[in-house]
Amino acid sequence: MYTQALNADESQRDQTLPAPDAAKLARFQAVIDAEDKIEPNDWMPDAYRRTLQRQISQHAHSEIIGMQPEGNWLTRAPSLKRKATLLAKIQDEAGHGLYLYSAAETLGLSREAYCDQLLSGKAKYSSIFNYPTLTWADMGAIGWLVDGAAIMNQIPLCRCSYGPYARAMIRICKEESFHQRQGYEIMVTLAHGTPAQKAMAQDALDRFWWPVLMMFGPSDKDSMHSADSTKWKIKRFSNDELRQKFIDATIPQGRYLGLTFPDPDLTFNDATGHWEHGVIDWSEFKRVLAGDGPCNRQRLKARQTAEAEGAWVRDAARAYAAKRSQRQATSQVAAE
Ligand code: FAQ
Repeated sequence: MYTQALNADESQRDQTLPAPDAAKLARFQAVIDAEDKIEPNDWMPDAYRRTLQRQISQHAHSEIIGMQPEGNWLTRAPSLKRKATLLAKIQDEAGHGLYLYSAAETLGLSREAYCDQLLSGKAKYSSIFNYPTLTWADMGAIGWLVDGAAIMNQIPLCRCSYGPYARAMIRICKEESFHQRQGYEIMVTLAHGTPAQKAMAQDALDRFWWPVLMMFGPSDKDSMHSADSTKWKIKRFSNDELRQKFIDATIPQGRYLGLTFPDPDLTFNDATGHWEHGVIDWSEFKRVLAGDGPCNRQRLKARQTAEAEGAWVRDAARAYAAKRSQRQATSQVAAE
């Protein structure tokens, strides 16, 4: 394993150091090319560190903000079983956020620092969570489509070059697979239910389809981070490649449900074996990223309120920890 001592304090300072020399860079790239992992104490270029800090923290924020759209239906789930399942899924998302903040912390910034970036509105999180959940069918659509898209994007991240991120993704992907199945099962139930239930499932698909395709990020020609992330084996497939894989996997699932996709240009190309889709409205994507999606303000406000209302718990925990260590120190002195 490639290691070059670099403690956490140094990693903070590393961002202001001059560019690495060619030998270090060559060794770093050789580790990546050999499919070995870069670990927190290994030397890494500033740009690699910054890319991972950005991507992993955005991913963590997405998991945390992503609890809100589903949380909206917890008290209105149609049965106790559905409620228990949804609750477990939402708790899983919280757990994913925590693994990911831990992985991001290994890059030399604290969880508090990342969370401050989110709370101040500076950090991004996935565009998809800025859309409302209007009916129970949206719980099916989120599991089927949003978790389905998340898995397509995240399975390759299990082989990402940065060890802590890759290892976190293995566990997260296992849980996301269950999430996808529970969502699809809701869609199967609704699509084979009464005409009103089927209409509700169709409406959810109509509203979520295009925003889900946008989850994969801008088209390859506009993806500014892809070249570096591919060279560093953070990304194994481009945004458009993953979007295409997702479309190819999802269309047969939708057809099995007897639902239609809200894209009149969707056609199967026999020669390529791929589904071709219509034009994505990238102006909508840009609007949502700029903070002007249907729920951006509501999502951020809910997070800020939760942070403020939880402050006393954190204060109490800190005061308790301080008292405990003081008591331990006093009893140690007395024993000596
Ligand atoms: N939303 O150059 P690229 C989930 C930004 S987890 C918002 O292509 P990159 C689980 C991008 O950050 C879902 N912003 O960037 C769940 C960059 O801006 P920046 C989250 C987006 O990083 C399910 C700019 O556009 N998953 O769903 C989006 O190479 C159900 C240029 O883009 C992850 O985070 C977007 N959709 O590729 C939870 C996976 N797309 O930072 C609850 C890890 C792009 O320069 C319920 N992330 N941007 O200001 C990734 O794989 C990558 O970061 C991409 C973007 C593929 C998302």
